[in-house]
Amino acid sequence: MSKNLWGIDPIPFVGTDDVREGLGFHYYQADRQVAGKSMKDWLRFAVAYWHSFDQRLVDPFGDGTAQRPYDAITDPMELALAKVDYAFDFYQTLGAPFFCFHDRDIAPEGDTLRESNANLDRVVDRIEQRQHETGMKLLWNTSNLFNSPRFLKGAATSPSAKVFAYAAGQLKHSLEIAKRLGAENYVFWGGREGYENLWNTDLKRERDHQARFFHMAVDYAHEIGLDAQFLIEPKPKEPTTHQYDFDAATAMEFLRAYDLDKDFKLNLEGNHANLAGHTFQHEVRSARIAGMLGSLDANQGDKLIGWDIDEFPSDLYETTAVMWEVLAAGGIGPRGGLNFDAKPRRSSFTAEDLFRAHIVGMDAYAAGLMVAAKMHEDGFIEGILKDRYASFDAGFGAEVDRGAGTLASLEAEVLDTPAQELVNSLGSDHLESLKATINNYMIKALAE
Ligand code: XUL
Ligand code: CO
Repeated sequence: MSKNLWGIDPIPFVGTDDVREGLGFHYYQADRQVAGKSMKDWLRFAVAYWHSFDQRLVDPFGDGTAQRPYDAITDPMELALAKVDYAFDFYQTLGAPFFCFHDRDIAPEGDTLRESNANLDRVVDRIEQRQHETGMKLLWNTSNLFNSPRFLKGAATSPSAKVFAYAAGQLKHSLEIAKRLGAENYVFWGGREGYENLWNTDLKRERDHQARFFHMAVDYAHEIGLDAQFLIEPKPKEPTTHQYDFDAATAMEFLRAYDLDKDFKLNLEGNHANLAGHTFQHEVRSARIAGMLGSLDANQGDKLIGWDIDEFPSDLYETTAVMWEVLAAGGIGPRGGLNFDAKPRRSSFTAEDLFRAHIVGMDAYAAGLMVAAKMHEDGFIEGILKDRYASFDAGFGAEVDRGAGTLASLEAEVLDTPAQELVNSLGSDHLESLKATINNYMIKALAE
């Protein structure tokens, strides 16, 4: 393939000889085998339409700075159709096999739902055609139920039945699109499903409505034969003060309470985890151990900024931790992937920066995969965990795990144990050494 619409050559693998090359992969090699699978299959990278092709690189205090090759096109429909071609050229030049979008990312909104649907269908025709030509797959699509003023008090949790109905209608068409384009997953991010003030909010009724909305989605998917995995994407706040799908634990509790846990899994995002006071690894672990790991929005937050900055992932420590969890789960999903819900900084405004930023994210996750695979191969963390809980493998500890111990039987074991013996039974965690060993794994695995 020669230079594409963006004027960029297909991104090559350059290895680590020239560590400063910004338009080449240093670690990501699609077909390289790691822990029994290709990197491509472990990582299943997806490009996010909204950030890459719509986002103007605004922040809460500043206008957009983005320069894109289609900026001169002014007619909204012509622009929407042109962007599809730019998007597909971008995916192919980069070498990412999946993409994701919201309905309103890809086509202009009309005055009525009928008009909006007609606009969407024209663009979806083009997307479908480009998918056939290129083999690109849709990791997930979703409905934008948060931007329009009609959703200012929520969509599925709006106090207006009319707005609820509109959201339901909009969702219906998005599910039809998911079916048409062969989506692997369908995501629900409750952007405005929450509240600004609890005094004027019927919390119970809003949660009930949100659950009804999800049940209707499940029913309609069955009706039309859509087999995409449904995913909830937790986020604790922003834009609302409090969002109902606060974090992985809250979302899973909600799904279980409303009998939806068999139909949904979670789409977890790094920056959202941080806003909830968690690490990304914590959220992935929580979902993994519950069998609810669906897919990942691979971005990162910033320690010093309080809002969702959707930065491209570059922190190897975090990507190692996340990929350690993914390896422990045997994969993301199986239908999930790593979607770059991320945008370049305002100061990285050129079209080329869009490639550079994705390369950084893909390399950071490929490197994280390599390090995590080495740690698993050695059973490093597994060994630490085995030793730490060894007292539950035999004797009265094992009885607890079997469900056989009682308060009385356990009391008899420790009634006369001196205080110091209890402390000594714990042993030291050598936590500093543990962290140093992870650093050593990172340096060594990436040098090989
Ligand atoms: C917003 C966010 C969304 C979802 C999809 O913070 O993450 O882009 O991923 O609606
Ligand atoms: Co997201």
